Amino acid sequence: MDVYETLLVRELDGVLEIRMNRPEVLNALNRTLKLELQSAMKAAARGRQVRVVLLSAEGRGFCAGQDLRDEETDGRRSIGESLRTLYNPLVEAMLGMPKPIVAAVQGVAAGAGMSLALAADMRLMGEGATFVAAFSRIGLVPDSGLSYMLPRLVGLGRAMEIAMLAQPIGAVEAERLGLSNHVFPDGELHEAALDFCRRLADGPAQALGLTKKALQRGLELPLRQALEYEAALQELAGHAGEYVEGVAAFKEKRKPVYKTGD
Ligand code: LHQ
Repeated sequence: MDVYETLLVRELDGVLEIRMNRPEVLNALNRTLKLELQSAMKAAARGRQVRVVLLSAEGRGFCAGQDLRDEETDGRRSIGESLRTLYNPLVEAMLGMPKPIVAAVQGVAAGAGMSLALAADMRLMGEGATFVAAFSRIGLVPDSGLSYMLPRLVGLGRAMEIAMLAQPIGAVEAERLGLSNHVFPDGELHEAALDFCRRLADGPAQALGLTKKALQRGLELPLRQALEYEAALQELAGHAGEYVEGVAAFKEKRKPVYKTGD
């Protein structure tokens, strides 16, 4: 297992937990944390034993966005360059990873911290958690994929309000808007997130990876091409051991057992 300065990473039963670990600044994203998140996500994509990724955070906040005390924000550096080299590859690694990524959000997820949570495939929140699209508060525009993910999740009109007014959105409201899949009592969030991930890890890993691609592409493609894309992915899935096992389990009236490499 790689050793990181700003992350705690552990793998158990196919679930790789990537835990941001700068609690004293609510996991604000300095250069090291961004680079380490990039490499941890890339390692997760490669790792044959990794079936699901859990993105979590140490301390009372999920992530306060860009570290505003880091040298990148001293006004002399190009923000565009910082996004291109440090944030965008991370967002692409997450959206492109053929494995489910679940974010467990406790406390505040602000600015690029909110973007990171939205780049996960599913979000679970603690009751006291909030999203704040903090960009407009400091005179910036949404970045790190927020302008891409937010309207897809909540629709254009709501996305405009969330991005422009930057009001905190509590967990219950986030669930209502479709920003959160489920809300748990704060003290139970981590265990509930691990349970949720274990359920995904018990599933057919290849089929779930293809499902992620199908749903992402389904938002982009015209109907004819979306149907064709589904058919091509189903052809792939239908030639894999997971399908054989799934059908065998159905006939034998038992739970299917999917293993890495099926
Ligand atoms: C922080 C931060 C932080 C450093 C709390 N940095 N220390 C991309 C590319 C390049 C440039 C710019 O931006 C971007 C994208 C973005 O992410 S823009 C958005 C950047 N983030 C923000 O504007 C959020 C700033 N933080 C806050 O508004 C508050 O801290 C929130 C609402 C997140 C939490 O408030 P509280 O719960 O009251 O906590 P706090 O403010 O007391 O923070 C606790 C500590 O964490 C504190 O340190 P201290 O030494 O005073 O105890 C803060 O200074 C530190 N911290 N956010 N982004």
